Amino acid sequence: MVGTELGDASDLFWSTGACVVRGAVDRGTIDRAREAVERLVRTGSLADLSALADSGESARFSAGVDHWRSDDEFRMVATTGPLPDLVAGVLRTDRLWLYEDSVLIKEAGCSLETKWHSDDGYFHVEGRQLATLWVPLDPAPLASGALRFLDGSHRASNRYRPTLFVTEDAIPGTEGELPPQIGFESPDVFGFGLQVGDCTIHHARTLHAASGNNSGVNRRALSIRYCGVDSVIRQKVGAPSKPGLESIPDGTPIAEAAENLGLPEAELSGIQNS
Ligand SMILES: O=C(O)CCC(=O)C(=O)O
Repeated sequence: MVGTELGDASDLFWSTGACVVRGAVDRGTIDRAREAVERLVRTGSLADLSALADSGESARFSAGVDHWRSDDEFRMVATTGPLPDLVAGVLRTDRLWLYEDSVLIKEAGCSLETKWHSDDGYFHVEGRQLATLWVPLDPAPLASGALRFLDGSHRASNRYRPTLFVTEDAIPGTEGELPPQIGFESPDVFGFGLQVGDCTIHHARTLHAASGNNSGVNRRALSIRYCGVDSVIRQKVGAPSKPGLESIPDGTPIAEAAENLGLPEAELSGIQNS
C-alpha cells in the first residue's frame, strides 16, 4: 500500500463516509485472525444474534465483542501490523487507540439482514477521528453480506440510538432517533464486494447495513473500532458499557482515558504521515 492509494481512500472516506482498501491485509494477518476466530468459535462464547430476531433458520448470525481482552492474538492483530496503519492513514491521525473489536459470522444461507445503524450510538466516545475497520476472513461479495453505506451520512446532524442490530428495535434506555431503514437499491447506497486481503473503513457516524448471506460460503469478519487523537469520552445512556468507564468524566481526551481504561494504543509505522 503506497501513500497515494491510502490518500485516495482517505479522500473517499471523508467525502462519502466510507472507503475500501484493496489488497492491503497480508496473508499472515489473515491467518492469525482466522486462527483466533477458530479458537473463539470453539469456546462457544459468541452470541446468537439470530435468536434476537426469533429466526428458526439453521444458518445463523453470531457475533461477539472485545475479544482482545481475553485473547492476545486479537489484540496484536488490532494494534500492530498493517491494520492500524490503514485506519490511521485514512483518519489522518498520528496516534490511534483500540476501542473494541468484534467477530461477526453470518453463515451461508442466513437470510438475516444487519439493519441500518451507525456505530456512534454504541460508542462511549465522540470526535471526528472515529472509524470501524471491517476485514473479511472469507471472500465477501455484496451478496454474502459485505457492508453497504449511505453516502454522506457521517455529515448529518442526526444522532441515532443503538438497536438490536438484526431488528429495528432500540436497545432499551438509549437515546436518539431510530435509524432509517433504506433500500439497498437507493442511489445513495454504495458498497464494495471484497476479496480476502481487502477491507472497508467507515466513519462511526456513517449509516451502514448488510444483506443476508446469499452466497455459498460462510461470511466471517473481524470488525475493529478505533479512536484517533481528537476523540474524547462521551457516555451514551443505555448503551453497553466498558470496564472502568463509569469513573471517567465526559470530555476526557482519549489519550488520558485510554490509560485509565487500559485501552491499548496501536503501534503505527508512520505510513499515515506519508
Ligand atoms: O458484519 C456485519 O454484518 C455488520 C458489522 C457492522 O455493522 C460493524 O462492524 O460496524
